[in-house]
Amino acid sequence: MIRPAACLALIAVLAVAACDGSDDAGPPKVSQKGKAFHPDSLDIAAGQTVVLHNDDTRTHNIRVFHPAMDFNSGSQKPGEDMRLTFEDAGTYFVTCGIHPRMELKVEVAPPDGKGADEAE
Ligand SMILES: [Cu+2]
Repeated sequence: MIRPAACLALIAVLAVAACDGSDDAGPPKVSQKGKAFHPDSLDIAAGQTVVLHNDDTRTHNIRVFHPAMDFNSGSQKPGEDMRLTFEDAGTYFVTCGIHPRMELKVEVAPPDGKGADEAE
């Protein structure tokens, strides 16, 4: 038996989740848990910021090696957020300097969604 109040709360949560695709929903979030990125691939537009949250009990070290971005977060302690802004279109691989099997693929499309073929 579901109480009416609980049912209303559930509907509210679903309504928020349904809005996820828009830019107003805030930056895409990626969880780091079990020494893996969740999700492990992402499609975004140039200029967008991705928030990487360490849900693990261990320290991570976010790294990006790309002609357009050379990033090293240093120690990312459990519970900490790191923000990565992808200014240029292309394919990026976000890895962890401590756990080499961690990999997040980020496909960055041009900001206006046109000329995707020229991105790479
Ligand atoms: Cu790690």
